[in-house]
Amino acid sequence: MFEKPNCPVIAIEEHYWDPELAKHFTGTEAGRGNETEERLYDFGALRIKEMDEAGIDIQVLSHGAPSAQKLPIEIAADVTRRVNDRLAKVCAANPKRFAAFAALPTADPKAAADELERAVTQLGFKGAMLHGMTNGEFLDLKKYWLIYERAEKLDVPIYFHPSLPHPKVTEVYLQDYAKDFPLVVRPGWGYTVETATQAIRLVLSGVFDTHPNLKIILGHLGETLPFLVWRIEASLKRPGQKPMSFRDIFCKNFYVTTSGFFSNPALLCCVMEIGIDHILFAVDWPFVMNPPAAGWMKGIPLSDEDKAKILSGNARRILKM
Ligand code: GRE
Ligand code: ZN
Repeated sequence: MFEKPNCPVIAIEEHYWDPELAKHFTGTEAGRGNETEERLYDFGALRIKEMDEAGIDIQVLSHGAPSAQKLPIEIAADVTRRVNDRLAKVCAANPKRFAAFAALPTADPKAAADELERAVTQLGFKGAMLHGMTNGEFLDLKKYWLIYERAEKLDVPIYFHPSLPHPKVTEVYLQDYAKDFPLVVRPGWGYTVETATQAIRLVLSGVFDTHPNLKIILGHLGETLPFLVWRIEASLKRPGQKPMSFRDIFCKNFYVTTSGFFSNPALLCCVMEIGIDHILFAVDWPFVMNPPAAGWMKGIPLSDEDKAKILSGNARRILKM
């Protein structure tokens, strides 16, 4: 049993699988191994026990990748509504321990915006989580801005979660090593490339000019972007580029979480670039276990006040908890 910090602990990238949605997963998305899947389908004794063992008070639940992002348009809205309704029941049964991010049927952007509004205003969800490309398209395309417009209006964040890179990217960049190192396609590198690219494209798209109060959350300590912000800013400020400050947008509109990345040097880089008010605690359970995350937080080289912001203060403000 971990010694509890003297503040609540809210973990915000904690996954589950919905049986109906997971049936649509294909190829290497379809299975994650028995022990992980047992946890993904559990909302009871096992999940709560492992939260308690690490002193985690609340999990903000979200579906695992690729969530609803690969559903065909004909069924996307109906399936996703049922997924969110079932998740709302899980939260209602245990409101002191669970909150939720909605899944959105991005194949149908108008339906996705409407479902975000329904999930927030009727189901009490805290925002939404998106997982990579929608059927081969990046989510910065104009047709998806309906979702960001609605998120800004509702004042809820959109969490950009990793998913597998486009199959062509995997084939050209990583296939040679995927057999010996299957996770290089996932958290070892592929996820990072995919998600950082989504985030950079979103900034370049100009969506933050139209929606200056849009909030985007990135996991995994910002998917390398806090480390790169100086270089990206310097490059895009050189002659011949459209005027824009990557740094201003990234540091104002983006938030990062500690999911699956328990490193003091990486955390301090985030503190120095994006600031303590934009860093939130997450584990990435059950792909990562709770005790290493909680144990790391205990010893991070920051003040108790800053630690409390990461562990729950920032989540309470941004997710209105
Ligand atoms: C996955 O979805 O399979 C996954 C994660 C996070 C880390 C590792 C992993 O979502 O395999
Ligand atoms: Zn995750």
